[in-house]
Amino acid sequence: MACVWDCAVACEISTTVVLSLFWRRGASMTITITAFERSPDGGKGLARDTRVRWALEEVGQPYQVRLVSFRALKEPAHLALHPFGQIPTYEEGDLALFETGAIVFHIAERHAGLLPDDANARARAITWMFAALNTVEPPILELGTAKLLEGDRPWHAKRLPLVEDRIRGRLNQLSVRLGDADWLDGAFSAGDLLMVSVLLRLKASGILDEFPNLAAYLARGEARPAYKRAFDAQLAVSAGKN
Ligand code: GTB
Repeated sequence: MACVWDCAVACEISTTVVLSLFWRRGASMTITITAFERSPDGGKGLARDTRVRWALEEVGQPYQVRLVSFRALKEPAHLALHPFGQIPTYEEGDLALFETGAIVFHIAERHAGLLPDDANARARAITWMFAALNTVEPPILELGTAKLLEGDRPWHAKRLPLVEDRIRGRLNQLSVRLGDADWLDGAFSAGDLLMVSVLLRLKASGILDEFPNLAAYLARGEARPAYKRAFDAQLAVSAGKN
C-alpha cells in the first residue's frame, strides 16, 4: 500500500516537474502580437514590434500578428491590453503583456537561445537589456523628439547639437566597452538584441558611423537570419503582402 502511495506521489511530482520544465522551456500556445496597420516608417523596421518578432524568430517560435490602426490603439479593447495605447502587445493563452523589454525577457526566459544558462552570465545579459532600454535608448529617443516635434521652435538649432552630443557620449562609452568583441558579453543574447534594436534608430543620422565598431556591431545584428526574417515580415505589412 505504502509503495502504491509513494509511487503515486512520485509520479505526480515528476509529472509536475516535467510539465513545469516543458512550460518554462518552450511549450507553446498561440502567440499573438500587435503591430501598426500602417507604420509611419513605411517598413524600415523601426517600430517596436520588430524587436519582438526578432526575439520570436531567434527562439523559433511561430506567432500571429494583429494589425491595429492608430484609432484602435486608443479604444477600450486595445487599452485593456496596453494601458498606454501603444504597440506592441503580446498575448499567449491568458497572459497579456506590453513593453518590449518585458516581452523580450519573457520570450528569453521561456525559450532557449537568448539568455545563457550560467546564472552570472544570465544576470549580465539581463543587465545589458536594461542598459539598452534605460541608458542608451533615452538620448536616442530625445533626438527623434527634437527632430520631429521641435523643428519649428526658435531654440531648435541650438538644442539639436546638444542632444546629438549626449548620444555621442553614450555611444563612446558603449564603443569602448564593446571593443573588438562581436557581442556585448560572450555569445549573442537578448541584451544584444535590444541594444542593436535601439541603435538601429540612429542609422539615418550618420552618428553611428563615427563609431566603426558600433556600426559593425549593428551590421552583425542585421545580418542574423532571425533579424532578416523579422524585418521581412514587418516590411510585408507596409508592402501590403500579408
Ligand atoms: N516603451 C514601450 C515599449 O518598449 O514597448 C514604447 C512603445 C511605443 O513607443 N510604441 C509606439 C506606439 O505605439 C510604436 S514604436 N506609438 C503610438 C502611440 O503612442 O500612440 C515607436 C516608433 C514608432 C514609429 C517609428 N517610425 O515610424 O520610425 C519608430 C518608432
